[in-house]
Amino acid sequence: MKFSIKTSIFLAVIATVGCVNADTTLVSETTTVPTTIFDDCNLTVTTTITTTTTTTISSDETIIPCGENEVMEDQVCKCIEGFVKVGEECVKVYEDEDNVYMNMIKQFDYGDEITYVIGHKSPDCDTVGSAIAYADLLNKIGIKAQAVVSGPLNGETNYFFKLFGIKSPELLTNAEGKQFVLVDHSNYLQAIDGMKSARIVGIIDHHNDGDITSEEPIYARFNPVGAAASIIYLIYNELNVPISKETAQVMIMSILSDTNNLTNSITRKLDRNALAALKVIAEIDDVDTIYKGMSEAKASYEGMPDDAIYQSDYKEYEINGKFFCVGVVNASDEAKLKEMSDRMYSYIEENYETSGFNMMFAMVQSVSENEDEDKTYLFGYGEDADKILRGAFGDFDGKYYTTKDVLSRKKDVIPAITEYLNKLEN
Ligand SMILES: [Mn+2]
Repeated sequence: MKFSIKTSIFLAVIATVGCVNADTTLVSETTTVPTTIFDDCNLTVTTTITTTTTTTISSDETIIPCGENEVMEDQVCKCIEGFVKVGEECVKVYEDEDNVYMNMIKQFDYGDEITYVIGHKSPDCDTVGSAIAYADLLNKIGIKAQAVVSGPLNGETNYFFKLFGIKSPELLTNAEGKQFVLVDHSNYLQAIDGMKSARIVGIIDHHNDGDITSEEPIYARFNPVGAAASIIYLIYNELNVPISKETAQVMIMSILSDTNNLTNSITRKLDRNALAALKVIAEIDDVDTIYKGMSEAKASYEGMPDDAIYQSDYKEYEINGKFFCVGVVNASDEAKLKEMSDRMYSYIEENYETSGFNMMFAMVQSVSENEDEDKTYLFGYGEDADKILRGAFGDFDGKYYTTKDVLSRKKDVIPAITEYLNKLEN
């Protein structure tokens, strides 16, 4: 059966054209929509209705396409003088010729390239927060920078970002030919691929100094404090650059996570001072509740396979030609500690042969707020792993070394392994 389109409707609505003066813009919009009507025999036919709406916008209603601190130039929105584009916004450039700290960072020749600020592989809260905070600082002093991450965010970071509506930095997995400031790490094993053929223009770290070197004098900063973000807080202060609210939020996330809410043994006065000041800027009063949520998110590995759990807070090392890795896993109570330890033990046992590592270690520890429940289950696999742990750590129950402490990978476990491997060498 064939239908002829009998009806077509043209509808024009001209709204208040009236008197159009010089300040007035005419906006004409035409929409065509398919619609169904009935023909003479009551059969359905399809036709279209075209609607043209013309409205006038007077100059004081004109929508200005440029944002705050922007002006239209050659039909492009550009930042006004003294401001620089950061993402979507134009932010003020801070300059102070007399500030020696600012001078050290600004006088470096960054070239025309963007400077990526990146933390270590298996990104954690501190690595992500520090990258955002330092990229923000560089932009504010007129150095074009962008925070990036080396992999997907962990559960703890995701929890915090969701809570505050913060967007994840973009993913970058190859460094070749690009320019970087490294935060929260300074060794190639923990850096993304291609870092050996990248230009390193800065390092901000709170671990031992790693094997990454530069060919020119760079701004490198190693301070023995609880979080890399605390060093960045110090740099903001030295440069006298204000910290934005969102940057303060991510720095709080970094410090809470790396210092276990200022409770672990690597916490320093700087971390305490930084957190107190950042709380005011971020307008966050109750960090304890936020930290509790972060801890729960950190210990929730629901639905995750063993390899993803082992690698969620994971680092690789090389000392005197020996390669090893250490994964940290969290658990909320004694039963979970045991369960997670068993899972990680089996995982390591199954994967050691093909891993290429000389030794693999795991630390499973409690995240409870009750200090009496603090505990770490520690175990290693391969070569001298057992010998190392036996010499350095607590009780052995036939399978696990246990301590009545939440150990720090950086301050307790890595130094113990390093000491042993250095002795072997000599
Ligand atoms: Mn850190």
